[in-house]
Amino acid sequence: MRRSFRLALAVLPSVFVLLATLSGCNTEEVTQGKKRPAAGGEDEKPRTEVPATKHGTIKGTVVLDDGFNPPAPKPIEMGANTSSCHAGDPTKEEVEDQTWLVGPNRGVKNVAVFVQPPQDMYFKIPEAALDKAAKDVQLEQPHCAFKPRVFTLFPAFYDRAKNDLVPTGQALVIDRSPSIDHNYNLLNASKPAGSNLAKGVGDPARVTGLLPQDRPITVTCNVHSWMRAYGFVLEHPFAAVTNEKGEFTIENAPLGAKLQLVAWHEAAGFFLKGGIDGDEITLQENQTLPPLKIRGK
Ligand SMILES: [Cu+2]
Repeated sequence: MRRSFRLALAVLPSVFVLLATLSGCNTEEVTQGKKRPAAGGEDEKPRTEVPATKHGTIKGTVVLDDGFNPPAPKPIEMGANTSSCHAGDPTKEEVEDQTWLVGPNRGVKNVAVFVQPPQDMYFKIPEAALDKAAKDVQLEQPHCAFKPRVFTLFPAFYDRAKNDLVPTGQALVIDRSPSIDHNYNLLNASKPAGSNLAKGVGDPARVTGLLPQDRPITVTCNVHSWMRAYGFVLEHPFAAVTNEKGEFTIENAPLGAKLQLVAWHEAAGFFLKGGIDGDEITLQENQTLPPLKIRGK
């Protein structure tokens, strides 16, 4: 029962966001702590800092839930694009369906895991963690798949004195194959700029100004309908994506204060939002979390 309740909690916020979006009644961008304050911040009370005692490394794994066995990856039907997309020695992942990538010990790849502050709170970003934004996030299309499939961005953080988001300068840089035409669209993003553009070789698109939001953006290519990437635009860098063994490491995570741990997978959605045993969790230094169990919807 406890688990079902937690799952319901996990799914509800995204359902509300979806409904609000579909109904067109809410055109404001939704940020993770709260809606973005109006210019000048008059309309919103400043948020409260999450009282982290220090910052440190958290590790964990995401594994298939007992009894859940997703289909194995199948080759993608590429039609007229088969020869161009198979040229140049692509990896298996680039020519097969990547929805469920299961590795040793049932570990699941491409799960986004990150923390979120409780309602009306924010994370103060330590200097060492701000450095993560110094490096842009690269999204490449060497063959006919985006690499990486799942990513996180840290383009802004909350500044309490300004009661507003402040850009970090980090951009999403989208590059393309030297030999295959692609374009890209950023669906569900806070900013349409950069959508549906074909970029020349050696002239990557540099997307800045994306606002933090609760649901992932989806990146698509019109030339190759199967191409997908998913990105979480966060207002902090305390995030990771699982590797081929299902492992993740969150560096400089806020420790010693209640927060939410969130895990998302493209076929499972938000399968964790809270803690392992409740709605919130307090992380400890060098903590290895119990395995996070995942199953399809
Ligand atoms: Cu493409």
